[in-house]
Amino acid sequence: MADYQLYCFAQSGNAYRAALMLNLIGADWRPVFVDFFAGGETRTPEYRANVNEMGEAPVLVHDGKKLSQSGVILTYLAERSGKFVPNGDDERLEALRWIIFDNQKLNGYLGPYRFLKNFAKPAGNPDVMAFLKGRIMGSLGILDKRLAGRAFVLGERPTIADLSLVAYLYYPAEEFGFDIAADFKNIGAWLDRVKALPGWKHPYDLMPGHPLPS
Ligand SMILES: N[C@@H](CCC(=O)N[C@@H](CS)C(=O)NCC(=O)O)C(=O)O
Repeated sequence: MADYQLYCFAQSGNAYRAALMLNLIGADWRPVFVDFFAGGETRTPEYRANVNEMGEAPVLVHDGKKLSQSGVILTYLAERSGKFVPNGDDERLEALRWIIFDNQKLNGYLGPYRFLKNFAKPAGNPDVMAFLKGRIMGSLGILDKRLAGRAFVLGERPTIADLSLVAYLYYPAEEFGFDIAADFKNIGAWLDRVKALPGWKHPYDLMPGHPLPS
């Protein structure tokens, strides 16, 4: 049995953060497929009782522990592996600041936007989509500015802040209806740098469930 199990599915950028970290640190891990789309698995009483009371993926199982919230999982894996760890107290807080911003305002809006545009039937209400898109563009602008003159979010070294912020950003532009890497040049260059890390894989190649059955 693998050291780590990760409840995840290919379309989940939230889960991708954890799957990517596991791969980049060379962990012995295996995915546990969550049937989010066809089975509505995260909403079942069984999932909430046995896997995650919050009804979410990802969930990391390790050493008798079950951890959810990708920011917690990234922190746990960084502390155990000594990799992608922020350097000292100031960087630790700075990483947490970007992870919270990401969860709330960047990928926290981008994930639902992509879901409503691409997977939901019927697709999202146009007013809701316009609201979300405005928030997303604002947050992408903030990240793009942050990355001007920096290789990674905290400086010259990649940390868990980067692995959180890339969550949905490698999915195909057609799934959003706009091309983030092309429209935000600093983000595009940073995505290439993260992609060059040994062990990087695209979310659709790293987690099970792609493509969705038609
Ligand atoms: N902040 C959470 C977000 C997790 C999340 O929303 N996951 C989605 C899948 S991409 C989910 O399970 N949603 C189920 C629901 O909200 O009902 C994290 O970073 O882990």
